[in-house]
Formats: sequence, C-alpha cells, structure tokens
Amino acid sequence: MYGGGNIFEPSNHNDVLNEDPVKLQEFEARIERGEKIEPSDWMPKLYRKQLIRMIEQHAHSEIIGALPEGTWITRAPGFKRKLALMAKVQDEVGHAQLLYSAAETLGKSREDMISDLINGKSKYSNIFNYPAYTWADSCFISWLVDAGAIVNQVANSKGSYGPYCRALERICIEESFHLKYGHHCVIHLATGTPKQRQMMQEAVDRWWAPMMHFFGPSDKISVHTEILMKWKVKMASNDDCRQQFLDMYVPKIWELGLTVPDTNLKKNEETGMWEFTEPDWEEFKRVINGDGPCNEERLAVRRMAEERGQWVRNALKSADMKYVTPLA
Ligand code: FAQ
Repeated sequence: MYGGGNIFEPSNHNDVLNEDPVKLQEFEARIERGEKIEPSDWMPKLYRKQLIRMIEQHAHSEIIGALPEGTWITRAPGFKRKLALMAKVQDEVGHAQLLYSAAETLGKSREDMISDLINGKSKYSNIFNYPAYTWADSCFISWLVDAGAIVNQVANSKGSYGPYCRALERICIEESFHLKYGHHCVIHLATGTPKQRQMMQEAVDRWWAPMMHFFGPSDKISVHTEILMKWKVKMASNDDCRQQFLDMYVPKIWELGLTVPDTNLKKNEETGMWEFTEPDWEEFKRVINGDGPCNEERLAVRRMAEERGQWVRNALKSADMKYVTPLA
C-alpha cells in the first residue's frame, strides 16, 4: 500500500494511476536496469513530487543542522577545535547549496523552498530541534548524527536520480571527515576527567531518543518508503538504516565506557537484529510538525538570515552586470 492508515498524513498516490502506462513501464524498466534518471528525462509526476519533497527536506536539514553546532564555534575548546568546527559547519551549509541545486533541477525554485522553510511549511530533520547545551552535545552531533546521516546517504547515493546521487556522493565524503573529527572529540571527553566523562554521558542520554527518531518512523508506519524503494530513491528502509547504525556504533559507544539510555537495547544473536524500546512516535510527530524544544528558535534564525541578506540579493538583481569586472 502506498501510504495511509497510520499516524502520519496519507500522501496522494493516485497520481501514478493517471500516468501513460507505456511511459511508466519504460521508466520503471530503466530503474530496474540501474540507469540514472536525469532532469530532462520523462518521469512520473509522483516521482518528481517525492524527490522534491525529500531533497528539499534534506537541504533544509543541512542548513538548520548547522545551527546547533554553529553556536559552539566561539566556545569550542582551543584553536584547533574552533577551526575544525568552523570548517564542518561551513561544509553543512555547502551541502544545503548542493541539495537545493539538485531539487531545483526538478522545477521548484530556491526562493520557494526557502520561503516554505521559513514559513514552517516544509519539514527538516527532527534532531536539529533539540538544544546543544554543552560542548559534549556538539561532539555527539559531529560523531553520531553525522554517522547516522552517512548510513542513510551512502545507501541513497546508489539510487536512481542522477543529480541527487551525485550530490550525495560528494556530501558523504565530507561527512566522513566530520565523523572522524566528532569521534576524536568524543574519545577525548570519554577518556578525560570524571567531569568530562559525565558531560559526554549526559549528552548521549539527551540525544539518544532523537537519534532513534532520526532514521524516520518504523517501516510499519512509514508512509513513503514503499514507493521510494520501488523507484530506487530510497535504497534502504528506515528500519534497515536504524539497524545498520546500531550495529556499527553501539559497540563503539560501549567501547568508550559510555552507556545508552535504553535498558532493552541488545543484539539478538539468533536474528542478528538489535532489539530496543519502541521510540515514542508521538513525540517525533510533535517535533517534526513544529512543536519541539527549538523549532521556533531555529526558524527565527533562518528568517533573520533571510531578511539580513535581502539587500545583497536586491543589489545583485539590480546591478548592471556589464559593469562588474570579473576578478583576475
Ligand atoms: N525528521 O514515510 P516516511 C544530516 C517525515 S542530514 C523530520 O518514513 P521518508 C546532516 C517524512 O518527511 C539529515 N521528518 O518518510 C547533518 C514524512 O513527512 P511528509 C536529514 C521526518 O521520506 C549532520 C513523514 O515523517 N537526512 O543530518 C523524519 O520515506 C550533522 C513520514 O515518514 C535526510 O533528509 C525525520 N527524521 O523517510 C547536518 C536524508 N523522518 O514529508 C548537520 C534524505 C521522517 O510526508 C550536522 N531523506 N520524517 O510530511 C530520507 O532519507 C528520508 O526522507 C527519511 C524519511 C528517511 C528522512
């Protein structure tokens, strides 16, 4: 079933029934053969709509995702950490630019995307609506949120839409530097003084629930997974990504002597699957729909950036470009 019947709004998947059946069959055969779909190729309206939704949300997540860590640049401990964090935050904003460009190839303008973000119409990742109270929170994001992002994006970089896959390939390379940096920061705290260890443990305790939500609702209640996997936009389901993340990172967290705040978390050696307490999907739904601890603050910052940058866009639009001397 393509959607409906759960706590999320059902999508309208009837679009696909109105497509030219021959074109639809050819399109699906191309996807089956592993070909990339490019912007000028024929594609079903629903494929376009789903890609715009997903890539746009991803772009917003990168740009909003720069905020919780961004506030730590001036307070990062030491010059080297400041430099590395500044570069990382800059990369995240760059990822947003790549992704907005990929979404634009599908026909939605950047202005419309930004407007939908700042007016609260578009979603972005749940996890960036939580506060980064301490330096350890920033370290958690750099290591484990980036790790989660890589799990999802490496899989999807093998997907069907050319511009998105190419953007993801580049993004994943940069994200893997972030992950190394974040791991280094976490090791430093986890092997530091008792106070530093406590600070790191408290960050893991705070961020674990949003991290479990990060991969999206469980496959049983996910709305879009089925059609997105059929058309190879998503190459792994939400539950597959969550399992892969647990498999790769829980042992590393434990290795550092840190604990995870879920007494039910364990790997079932028979099935090879991690078992854990079912995340609170009602909280997740509230946060992604605007009612998280920092949603208002995050959007207010983006609105301010938009307003303050308006004069630059106006100047560019009104400038007579023939008088602009190219830089040597
Ligand atoms: N947060 O049917 P599904 C990063 C929404 S990048 C908010 O399962 P789908 C880099 C979903 O949109 C992080 N909303 O949806 C970084 C839908 O609502 P809609 C972002 C979520 O699309 C690191 C509804 O719930 N990554 O972190 C979330 O099949 C460090 C039903 O859900 C991407 O965007 C969520 N977590 O699967 C930056 C990757 N999950 O649209 C700075 C690309 C679900 O119907 C610092 N996106 N929803 O109103 C994807 O892979 C997919 O879109 C999923 C969701 C897996 C996020």
